[in-house]
Amino acid sequence: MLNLVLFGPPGSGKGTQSALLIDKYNLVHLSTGDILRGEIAAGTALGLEAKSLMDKGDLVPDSVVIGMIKSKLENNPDAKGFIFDGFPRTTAQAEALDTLLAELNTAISGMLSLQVDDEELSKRLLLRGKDSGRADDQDENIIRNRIKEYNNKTLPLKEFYGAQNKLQEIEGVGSIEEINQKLCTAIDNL
Ligand code: B4P
Repeated sequence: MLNLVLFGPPGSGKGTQSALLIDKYNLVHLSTGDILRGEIAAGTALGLEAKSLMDKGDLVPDSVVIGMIKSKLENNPDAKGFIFDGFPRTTAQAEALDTLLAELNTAISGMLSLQVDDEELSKRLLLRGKDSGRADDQDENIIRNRIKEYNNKTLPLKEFYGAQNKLQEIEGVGSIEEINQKLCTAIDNL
């Protein structure tokens, strides 16, 4: 199986690039952000709990997102592989993912980390906020908090995957097509 972690700060292009990669490599796309927004749209109890945190730019509790990923893995027994987009975001999530994949006799093939500076991230998110309707894309303070959460809780995962020799750094500024080419080259060399 080809199991990829697409990694990077908010607005680095994870969702954008995942959409291109799932077609090329025939993978199942698992975006915890998309799943959570689906729960909010459906008005579930989980969605209600998540909304107040997401609107502030805080992370949702590990137990919630790990449970979501577990059920998605169980519901896709015939997948050729997965792209994990926006997951894991904490060390506890990364450890849980390793355990879940080991139970399926598979593992993460590689972590592709998109590098984008903070100024470009804010610019992209505010631009998307003009028509996404997402509260977390419309306010500079909330965007700053999302980047802070990333730096504090998510960035350490580079060391986690680096220690497993699975980290690949990719320049995330440039055209979507150029970045996609770099990602494909890295994936083909895994
Ligand atoms: P996500 O949905 O993961 O939000 P994101 O990081 O903003 O999305 P992404 O990074 O995929 O957006 P993209 O760059 O593609 O998470 C939202 C919230 O959900 C989190 O803050 C948290 O509260 C919660 N959450 C999700 N997962 C969680 C977890 N595992 N644990 C705890 N909480 C969790 O797109 C950004 C914009 O840039 C787009 O408009 C795009 O068009 C543009 N863009 C992309 N590539 C570009 C390029 N090359 N040049 C110019 N613009 C580009």
